[in-house]
Amino acid sequence: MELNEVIITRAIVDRFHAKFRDNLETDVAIVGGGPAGLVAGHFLASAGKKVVLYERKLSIGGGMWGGGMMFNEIVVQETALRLLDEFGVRCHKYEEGYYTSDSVETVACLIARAVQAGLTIFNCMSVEDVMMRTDRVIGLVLNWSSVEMAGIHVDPLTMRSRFVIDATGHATEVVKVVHKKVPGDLRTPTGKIEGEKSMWSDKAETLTLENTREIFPGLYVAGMAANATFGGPRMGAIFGGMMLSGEKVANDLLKRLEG
Ligand code: 48H
Repeated sequence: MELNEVIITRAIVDRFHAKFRDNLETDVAIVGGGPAGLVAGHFLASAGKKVVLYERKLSIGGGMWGGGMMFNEIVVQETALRLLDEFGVRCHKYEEGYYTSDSVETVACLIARAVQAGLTIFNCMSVEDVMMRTDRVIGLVLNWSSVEMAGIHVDPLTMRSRFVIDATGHATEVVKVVHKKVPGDLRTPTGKIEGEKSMWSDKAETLTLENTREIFPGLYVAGMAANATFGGPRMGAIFGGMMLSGEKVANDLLKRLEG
């Protein structure tokens, strides 16, 4: 059988459109495909929820690929070891309390398990705004990252979700857009974004979990975005807190969705 280029094109266009249309209304929409977003997506999808993740870049995995300063190993503390196990990542004990894993293997396993659990991922898509009703985030405003990069004026499209997770890392992009449009209404001490503080690994890892919560009705923050929003410090290339934060936001949302 001779391969037909038009059928190849039609297959891709048809399948993509079906996938995109099928995800226009979801239980949870996650912005950002770093470790926090992927872990959240995995647990939500495993529980049978309809969950979609949008990632601006071509590759999923956020800041995890590069390990620490491009030494492609990451450190994980004892409390998060069970998550490496859950995702099938091999790890090594470095010394008491400190474990390492290959950063590329870790990202690959997170993506594979999350997608196999039912998470739908759209890469090359940027979230540029939220859909809002009186005092509640109810969805996301999407555009191609290439449109964003080119700086051309192309209007976006919109999807609806019962809850949104900002897992955009240091940038806290979704929280920023909400704060810009509804100034002073965030559930932080000042009502504004408190801003990320300098390195303090131990404190940061604890605070990441505490800061993983609803920041505005319908909008949760997870991972590095949680610390940046609530004024927690950074932690460097230790990733237990990011994964635990993804698990926490998933568990909190499962209670909300089922409550
Ligand atoms: C679509 C977007 C948008 C947008 C951003 O940075 P990440 O890996 O985030 P986390 O929180 O899962 O993990 C943080 C970790 O990687 C890290 O940076 C650590 C531990 N730093 C410590 C330190 O001291 O520096 O992933 C966020 C993802 C990225 O892939 C972005 O491209 C994506 O979100 N993203 N996607 N629409 N508007 N904004």
